[in-house]
Amino acid sequence: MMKFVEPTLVDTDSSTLTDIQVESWREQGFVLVDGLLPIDIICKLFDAAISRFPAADSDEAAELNDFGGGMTFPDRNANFNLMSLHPHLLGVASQLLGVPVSELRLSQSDLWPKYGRTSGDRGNLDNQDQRMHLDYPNHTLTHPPTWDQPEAVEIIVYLCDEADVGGATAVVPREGQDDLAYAPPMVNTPGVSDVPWINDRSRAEAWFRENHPDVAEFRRRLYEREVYAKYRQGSVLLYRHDTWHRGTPLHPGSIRLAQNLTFRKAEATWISTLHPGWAWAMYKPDRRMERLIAEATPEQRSVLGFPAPGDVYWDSDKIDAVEARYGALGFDAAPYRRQLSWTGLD
Ligand SMILES: O=C(O)CCC(=O)C(=O)O
Ligand SMILES: [Fe+2]
Repeated sequence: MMKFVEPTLVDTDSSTLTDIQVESWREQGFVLVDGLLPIDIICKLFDAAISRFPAADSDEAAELNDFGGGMTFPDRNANFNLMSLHPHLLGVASQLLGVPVSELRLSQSDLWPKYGRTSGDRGNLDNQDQRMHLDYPNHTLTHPPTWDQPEAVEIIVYLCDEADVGGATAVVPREGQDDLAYAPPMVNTPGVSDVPWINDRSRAEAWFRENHPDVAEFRRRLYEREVYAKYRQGSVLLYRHDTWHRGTPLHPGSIRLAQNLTFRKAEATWISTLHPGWAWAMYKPDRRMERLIAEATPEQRSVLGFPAPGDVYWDSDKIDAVEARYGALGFDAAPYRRQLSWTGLD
């Protein structure tokens, strides 16, 4: 019997997580919520993405069994960029990591289509029925720290409805501090140690049975314990780089759109930015990154690594120069100047 987990409603007055939702993330390693993001933004993003990617029944889509070709931050679509820094997402990441928004950093924001296929062998990298995995190997240079000191929040924003397209994300709820599935070091996942990078479930598990039967048995129990996120359009899955999970097959012929994000603590510099990054985007003629910097709030800028008001980085010459760079695009230097005079450095 497949066990589905339904989303629970956030505190809609404050757009924050309830205590029970925070507890679920802290203890079980995930929580699925509804009501966090305004549905009109979700719909706008869905429209932008559906017109960007190949249609589900196209020849082009038939080639796409892996990742790649998605939108990444910063994209030419301003809505996507705004969603990546949405104050409600920043708010819950701050709640979960226990640091102010100015001490969060965005290290991943991408939006990709997944296409439903009939079952069949399409090679190691096939993305349809994923192997059970942890995400940390393609985010951090090290290994996640001890469970109670998380450094990052991982997020999936679903733009479709599981009832229409299938593809529920499967998650293995952590069962307390003695749960052997979550005992460190967590290395029984493809792409770590001597385990090759294999995405497809049946191919990955065949490799484990052949090469590490004991690990194959450990992993068999993970599949037995998985529960399925019954997401709706606009649901948000909050999880971690050290949460066991995987993508499951979509209904054949359908397309699912979802945005993946990571917010890390500023101090965790070993968690790398997943995409080409901000700097290359500042080379684009549409000046998407400069516009975003100019229009963002000081808090949103900090999440991109821009020094916060009051940071020791600032002196009045630097503020003048940055204002000269971005002023024509609408940058307001006042919050930076105000904090400078408070700290008496001016
Ligand atoms: O597609 C999903 O639901 C999860 C995807 C995933 O876990 C991954 O690609 O790492
Ligand atoms: Fe994953």
